[in-house]
Order: sequence, then C-alpha cells, then structure tokens
Amino acid sequence: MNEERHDEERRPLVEDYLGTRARVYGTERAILVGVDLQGHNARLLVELESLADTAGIPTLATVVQNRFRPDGATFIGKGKTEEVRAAAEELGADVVIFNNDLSPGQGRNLEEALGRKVIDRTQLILDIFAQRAATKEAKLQVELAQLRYLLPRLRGWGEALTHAGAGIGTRGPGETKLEIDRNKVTRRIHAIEKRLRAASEERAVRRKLRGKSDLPQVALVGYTNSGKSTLLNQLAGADAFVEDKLFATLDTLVRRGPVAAGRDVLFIDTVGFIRDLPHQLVPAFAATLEAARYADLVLHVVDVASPSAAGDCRAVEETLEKEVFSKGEERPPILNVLNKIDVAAEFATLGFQGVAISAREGSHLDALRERVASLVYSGDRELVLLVPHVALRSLPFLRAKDRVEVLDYVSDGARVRGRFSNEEVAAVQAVGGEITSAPSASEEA
Ligand SMILES: Nc1nc2c(ncn2[C@@H]2O[C@H](COP(=O)(O)OP(=O)(O)OP(=O)(O)O)[C@@H](O)[C@H]2O)c(=O)[nH]1
Ligand SMILES: [Mg+2]
Repeated sequence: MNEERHDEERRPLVEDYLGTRARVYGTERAILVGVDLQGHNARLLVELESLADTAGIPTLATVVQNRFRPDGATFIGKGKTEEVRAAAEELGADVVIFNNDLSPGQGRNLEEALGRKVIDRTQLILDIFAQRAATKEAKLQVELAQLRYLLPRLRGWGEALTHAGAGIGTRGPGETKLEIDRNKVTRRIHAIEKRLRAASEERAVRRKLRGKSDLPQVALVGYTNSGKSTLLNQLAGADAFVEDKLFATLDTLVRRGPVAAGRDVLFIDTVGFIRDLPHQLVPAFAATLEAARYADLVLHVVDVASPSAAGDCRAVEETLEKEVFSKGEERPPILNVLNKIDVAAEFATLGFQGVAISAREGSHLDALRERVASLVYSGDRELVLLVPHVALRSLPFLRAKDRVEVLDYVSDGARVRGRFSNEEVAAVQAVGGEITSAPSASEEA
C-alpha cells in the first residue's frame, strides 16, 4: 500500500538515475553519428534525423563511419571519436546521438571522451515516447520501457559528467548501493507490470463481454508516419491527431465507421512501428499489439511515397510476426493499404499487393471499404427474402433503409432484397420468413 502511494507521487526513477541523460531538451543541438556495419547505406541517418527533429533537436552535422566491427571501448574507435569531439566543439553541439545501440560502458567512455551528453537511438525513441505519452497507461508503459533500459546501466552512470547534477548515481555507486538501486528499480518494474497486467486483463474482459455479437474490429497498423491516423479520420470521421513527425500517435483509438450500406466496423488506430524496435520498447506497444492480435482484420498502411517503403514494410511484418502472432494461433487476415499515391511515383505501388489510396485526399476509399466489407462481412449473400410483418417489426436490420430494399408487399408481409449474413437469414426464418431467391451465378457475374 505504502508502495502504491509512493508510486503515484514520485518523479520517474529514470530521471533520478540517468540525470540529464533521461531527457533531451528542445534547447539542445545535436551531432548524429552512425556506424555503417553493412557497407554503403546513403540513408543511414535520415531516420535518426527525423527522430531528433521529432524530439525537438536540430541536427548540426552527421558523421558516418564504415567499419565492420564496432570498437569495444568507444564503438567508433579513437580517431573517429577525436573527429566527432572536434566537430562538436566547433559547432557547439550539446549532445551526440548514436544510431547504433551503445553498451553501458561505451556510453560512459564516449561521454568522457566527447565531454558532452551521449545518447543512443533507443534512448532517443524512449524520450520521444516519454514526451508524448498522454494517458496514464501510455505513461506507465513508457516508464516501464525506460526502467528496463536503465537496469543494466545502473553502475557508474554519471562518472564522466560531473556537471550532470547531484542526483543519485552521479558518482559510481559501491556494490551495496548498487544492490539497493537495483532493488529499487526492480520493485518499480514489478509494480508497473502488475498495473499494466490489470489493464490488459480489463481489456480482455471487455472483449469477452462484447463477444461475437458486436461489430468487427479492423486494426490500422503500419510504420510510423505512414498515415494511419489520417486514414482513421477519413474512414470514421474521427479527429485523431495527425502530424508529419514520427510517433504522433501513442495511444490506440477506436472509432466506428461504415464499410457498406448499413454495415459498420470499429476502426482502431495504433502506435506506429519502427525498424529495429528496441526490445525494451515492446511494453509501450502492448495495447497496439493486442489490437492487431484480436482484430478481425488488420489493415497494414504503407507509405509508398517513402524511399524506404519496402524496408519499412518488412520491419512491420517482422514486428507483427515476432511480437503479435504466436505460432499455430489463428490470425486475422492482413490487407495492405498503399497510401500517399497522390505523391508517389506511378511505379511505386508495383512491388506491393493491396489497395492503393490517398488518405489525405480521400481517394479510392470506396474501393478500400468494399474490400474491408468483403473480408469482414464475407458471410453476406445477396438475397430476396419473404418476411412476415412480425419480422419487419422485431428485426431492426430489416428496417435499415440503406441495407434493405422493399420490393413489394404481399398478403402478410413483404419481399425485401439486401445482403444478409447467415445469422440474419436464420433469424428471419425463425419467425416464419423464407428465402425466395438467390441470384444465380450468371446474374452475379
Ligand atoms: N501526401 C500525402 N500525405 C499524407 C497522406 N496520408 C497522410 N499523409 C501525411 O503523412 C503525415 C503522417 O500522417 P499520420 O496520419 O499522422 O500518420 P500515422 O501513421 O498516424 O503516424 P504516427 O501516429 O506518427 O505513427 C501527415 O503529415 C499526413 O498529413 C496521403 O495520402 N498523402
Ligand atoms: Mg498516428
């Protein structure tokens, strides 16, 4: 109990331990460093620069190094470190951001050698998430991710930077202190995990209560900035937050929208994925991953105007495979939505299967709705039913003007035409109605 109250009041532990490293600030300016371990990748730092920009940090310069094996002590080696230090000095950079994951030791050594704050890509993403998380659950998920990042780094953070402040951990802790610190962080991790489990169980209960009778759920997933929220707004008349930055959405959002006459679904906006998703961050995606796992249909939104579309697409597929679907478990169908065709070169969609649209301009959305309807309402058949008056009164779907066309009235009922599911036909038959005709194959063609 005491622990709970403690929980509510305290500043995030992460900031106590990481000091100024826990956050990047809008006033800081950065040099980006990337080691190209595979060879020439001209776009190596493009995404890191957008991430920095999203965090409010302008990039002063980028440094790319080709080397096949990272240096154990400083990742980039002595000579390169000196080069980065000189550049940072000259340009007045406050922070050096590495595209590669640094070990705790490398981070420390680099801070010492460069004389300024050093963070890696994971920390940058964590910080963006921390800045943007709005709901209680998102905040807890981000803090959990941060603590998991922090745990192996407790020893000796801040030894290098004396001006980091007087927080705990600014001097190398002795063995006992380290133990205490570890316990503290571990306890907090367990407390958060417990609360998030409760939230997830609650969602499971709600899902169960809704059961099969409710609307089909369609999850919009995709790379960050691919246009998921824009599409949700179009399909469901929602007002989800849209921004030309990474990770604009940090909470799932559910909105109802029509996909065929009288046929609605629930569209779920989710948090965008990113390549090499730091594994510590996976908890921050829990609600998103659940949305995809339990959806009746997954719409994978791809920004085909992006030069890295193919790789982004693969990163999303891999994340779904690794984090969402377990082997042998039934999985929802996935439909690719090729977005931003208004600005994509004509050939851009050629390598992809899916429905090409522009969410921003609202073009080809009818084709998309039709595909969605055919996937989630696949049981529907076009039929003419003879329904008694009592059925017209007791079954609301028969009165839905946009779904059902009354052909004529007969002695004790009406003949109606529409698309009906097997359950609906059964309901009509249960009160004495019948199928009078189904279009023959030739009529349908
Ligand atoms: N040209 C063009 N831009 C689009 C289209 N759809 C979305 N955008 C733009 O792409 C940017 C990102 O859109 P969002 O809807 O926020 O993307 P998201 O996938 O929700 O992004 P995150 O929530 O950050 O993962 C915004 O600037 C949108 O205006 C489109 O069809 N064409
Ligand atoms: Mg979004």
